[in-house]
Amino acid sequence: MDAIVNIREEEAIETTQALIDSGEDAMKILAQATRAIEEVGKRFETGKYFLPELLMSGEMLIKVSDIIKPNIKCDFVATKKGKALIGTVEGDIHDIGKNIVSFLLDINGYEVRDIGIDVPPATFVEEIKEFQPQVVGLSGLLTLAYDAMKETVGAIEAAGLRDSVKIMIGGGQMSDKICDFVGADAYGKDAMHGVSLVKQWIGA
Ligand code: B12
Repeated sequence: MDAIVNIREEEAIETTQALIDSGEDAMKILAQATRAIEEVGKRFETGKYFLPELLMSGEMLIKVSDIIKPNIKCDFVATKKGKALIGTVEGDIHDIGKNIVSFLLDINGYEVRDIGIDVPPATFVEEIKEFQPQVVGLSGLLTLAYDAMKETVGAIEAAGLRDSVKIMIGGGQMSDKICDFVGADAYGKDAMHGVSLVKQWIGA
């Protein structure tokens, strides 16, 4: 989506609405918007864009996904199939991807507790004790998040809770290698992959 890459908010919103109205698959539009935001990230990395553009692109993606989300087709289920806890790890405030994962898990029939951004390991532990999820999702986009994720998994282990939960990680800079480093069970390359992992672990 050119409009997102070039930070033209009004046009991005209009184009998204027009695509929805024309019956284009909502998941496809979301994937296109995500690719556009990756391009913004690249431009930031290469010094072509600065923080204001990064900020505006983040806001734009929130607005665009708010238009897209209600149009994602799902089999809504009244009885929840299991519980997943998700949060962005300490030191990291990126949450657009995490919110998409939460949303998709919810509409796929799982009870989701989203504990927000910049979440310290001790808070993950407290929330797991209280909510008792089968799956914990750690999101992070900064390379700084590697250590925070490792510490979070360590804290869960130290609290004696590691065997009661499956842990998945995700977010821009994550990979299978990082998954091994932090001691999680799996890396979800995108939100749908996260949903598949939960289905695999809790059951569909
Ligand atoms: C938008 C954005 C911001 C916004 C965030 C707004 C928000 N509410 O989230 C703002 C402007 C606030 C921001 C701030 C910063 N950012 Co920023 N940001 C981005 C940008 C452009 C897009 C991120 C995004 O939303 N992508 C779209 C979503 C949909 O993708 P996603 O998060 O990867 O999620 C998908 C999957 O990964 C997966 N997923 C995500 N989480 C999880 C979790 C689980 C469990 C699973 C299974 C899957 C999963 O599902 C999603 C959908 O498929 C990226 C560039 C990029 N290419 O990622 C930089 C980027 C992440 N930011 C970067 C930086 C440096 C910063 C700042 C430090 C800048 C600064 N100097 O202040 C601060 C960080 C502050 C902090 N402490 O966190 C760097 C990180 C570099 C690094 N190696 O660490 C990047 C990579 C840009 C770059 N190329 O340099 N940023």
